[in-house]
Amino acid sequence: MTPTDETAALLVIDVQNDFLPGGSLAVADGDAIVPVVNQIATRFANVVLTQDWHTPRHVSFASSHPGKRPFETTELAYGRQVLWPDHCVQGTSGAELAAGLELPQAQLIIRKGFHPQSDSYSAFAEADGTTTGLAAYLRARGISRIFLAGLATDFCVAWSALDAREADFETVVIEDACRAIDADGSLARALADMASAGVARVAAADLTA
Ligand code: VGL
Ligand code: ZN
Repeated sequence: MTPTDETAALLVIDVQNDFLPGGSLAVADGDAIVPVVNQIATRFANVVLTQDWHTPRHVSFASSHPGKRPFETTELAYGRQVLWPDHCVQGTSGAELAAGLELPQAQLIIRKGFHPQSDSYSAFAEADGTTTGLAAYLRARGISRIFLAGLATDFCVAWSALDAREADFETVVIEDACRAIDADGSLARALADMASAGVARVAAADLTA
């Protein structure tokens, strides 16, 4: 595979302060991916970023559900929702992209999760099915191959990868450019779901060969 041609895009998912050590929904070792992402991004003609971008009192926050604690679940109109600590609130420092990211060449930042009553782990569609427009954007630009990096492997990376496959993109997760939350077996489930959907896995070093 040659990731560098115009038909490929690197999709960098949610590398934001709240998901880094010290953040409100910190992913263990999340900061370790920053130099890896910076390095692999130099190999790509197309780079797209996402930013989790919630309203205050968003429906995905445990604090919006009296009596619920973070990492418990609730049933919403679109199905089961894991409830999170408040994170990535629009305009806050926690929602900012990690300061160490060096991606001035990025072409698009997709913000997601901005509808107060719907979560959006995926870069492609909200939990209730509403499109973000990303698939149409990529297709319009002649991009057919998506390489994923970012946080977290078992939520936003996995859901984005599954939707990319669903939309018929060739889809590759760059394993060491991701880290997982791994709540309640979520990482093993995500890896199994991605494998059965035909999502490939590579190491960052494989891209530089
Ligand atoms: C994410 C949980 C809640 C993620 C975002 O980026 O994986 N996880 N919001
Ligand atoms: Zn979120």
